[in-house]
Amino acid sequence: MNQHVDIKAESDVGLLEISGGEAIARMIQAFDGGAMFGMGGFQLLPFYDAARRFGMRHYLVNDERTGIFAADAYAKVSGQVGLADATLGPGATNLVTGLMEAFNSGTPLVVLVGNTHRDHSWKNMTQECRQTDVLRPVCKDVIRIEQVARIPELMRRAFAVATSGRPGPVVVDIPEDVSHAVHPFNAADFYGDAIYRGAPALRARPDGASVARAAELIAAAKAPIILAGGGVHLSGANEQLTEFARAYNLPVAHTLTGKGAIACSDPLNAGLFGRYDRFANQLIEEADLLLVVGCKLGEIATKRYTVPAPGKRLIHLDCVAEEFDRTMPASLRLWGDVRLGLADLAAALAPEQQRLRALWAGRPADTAERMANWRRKVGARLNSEECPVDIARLMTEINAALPADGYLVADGGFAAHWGGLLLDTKQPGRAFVPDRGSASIGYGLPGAIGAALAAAGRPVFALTGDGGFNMMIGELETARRLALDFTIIVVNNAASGYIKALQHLMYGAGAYHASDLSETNYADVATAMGCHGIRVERPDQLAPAFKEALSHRGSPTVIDVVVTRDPAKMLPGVDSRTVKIKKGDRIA
Ligand SMILES: Cc1ncc(C[n+]2csc(CCOP(=O)(O)OP(=O)(O)O)c2C)c(N)n1
Ligand SMILES: [Mg+2]
Repeated sequence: MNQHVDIKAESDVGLLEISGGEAIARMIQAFDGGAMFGMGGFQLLPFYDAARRFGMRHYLVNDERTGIFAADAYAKVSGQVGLADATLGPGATNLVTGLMEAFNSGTPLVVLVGNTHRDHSWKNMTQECRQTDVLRPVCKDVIRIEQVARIPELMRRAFAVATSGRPGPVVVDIPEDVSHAVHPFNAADFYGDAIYRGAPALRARPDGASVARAAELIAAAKAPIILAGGGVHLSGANEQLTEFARAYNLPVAHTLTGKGAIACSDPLNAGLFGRYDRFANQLIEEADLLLVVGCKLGEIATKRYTVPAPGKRLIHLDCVAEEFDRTMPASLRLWGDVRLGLADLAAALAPEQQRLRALWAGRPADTAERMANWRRKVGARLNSEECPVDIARLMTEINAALPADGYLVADGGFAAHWGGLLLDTKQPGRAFVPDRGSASIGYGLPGAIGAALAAAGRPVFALTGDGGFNMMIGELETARRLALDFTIIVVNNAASGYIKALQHLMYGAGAYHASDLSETNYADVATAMGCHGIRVERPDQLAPAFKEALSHRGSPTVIDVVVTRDPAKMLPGVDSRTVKIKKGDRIA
């Protein structure tokens, strides 16, 4: 029977003679740590034993990269610190891709990594490598624990660094002898400040003069629009942003990660902008002022730095000063937390609110009309009866089936772009969980594991390519073991589809190389692994499949959707099918 230890009750009893590993477990408990994902080795066994005795939500995964992806999604959905662990050497190096995702997307993680016994380091110890050097560039900090007595202090440091400033992953490197040593700790030292349990731990306001100037620029503009990025979610500012947009009748376009900054169902939502858009790029072109909020203006968001066109007036609100002027020059920089920055901007604009609201009174209807026109224009694809299934139709059925409080995790292939373009969220918030920090394929299944554990009872769908699913298929075992009942939708095109579609555009029909996958029935694979499998070959089978999946309990459902094998039809340019490219151009 697992035994929960009440840290507070024990904190008065004086000395605790415990292992370093147990001290680490106690510190994670002091920060109210949630689900944790890892794969053990000898070095961290004292931690594993404490996790068992304390009844921690600590789960074995089949690949350390999966563990980090799951922790990343857990943190994105819960707002809490994500937790993972790995053994030394290959365990540590398997973390790199996941850490890159968390680092680039500002996800707070604390990640334990075992290391060699220091009596023998650099004597060809098994699995030894310069792991801290390998991990350093993909995390906010590597904290190496050299003294067992310093575990409480350095674990506090790890949580504080992960959650403050720009959030990110922190690796705690723990030598075997530190983990296994028994030390007389002072029980009172096992505490953690609650502000560091999630991000942002601390918030700073942009300076008042810049806010006042921003208010002047907005008040003088003719057609401003808001461009929202994932920073809106990191700041927990979707309600603030929605309120602000509604108060001034300002349309909001968003990045892949920024989806849900305002609900897609809101008349002011202009959809995705950048590489793929509905009509937002046109709206940006027509705008005379852009309020860029929590957005790095990277390659995809800016259609390789062509949207917005040069010379557009831009106010940039972000908590990371280094992102200002990196890809596009800003006219004004608001350095601070998105939620507080928007609140201050609203306060500064308040005297003008009546006038501006009236001035832009037609904009919600205008934006909604553009949306309706777009839907009409692409209606044939959105409602396509084609076999194999058109991915646009698949997205229509996902929109119909996924409840308002549900999540869609997206893998790095087409799934992210189709999902980002066509998912319609029904309420503000981070309902769409792609891995845009790395755009790595393989995120879908582990991301669903993390999201399902964080979302407690809310429905989780994940959309993945067959290639990304192949990478991670072993984690179906994890999901089944944890009795998670999310739904994973495999976009089965028997191809590394994005690559094949690009080869088609670049080199012509038939000129494909190393981009085909075998025909596979992933519903059968799921069934063989003890999960629930449904194969879908016709569009009319989608709605019943989702219904069945949503009522299935106790194990994940894999819906294997056979989609087009024609590379000319794979790109999600729903409303720009006649795109012409010159050799060397990257259009998608
Ligand atoms: C780890 C990793 N390797 C390679 C890529 C490059 N890549 C982008 S999309 C894609 C195709 C993935 O195939 P699949 O998962 O089946 O998705 P599809 O595009 O076919 O929907 C690849 C290989 C990547 N994003 N991540
Ligand atoms: Mg594929």
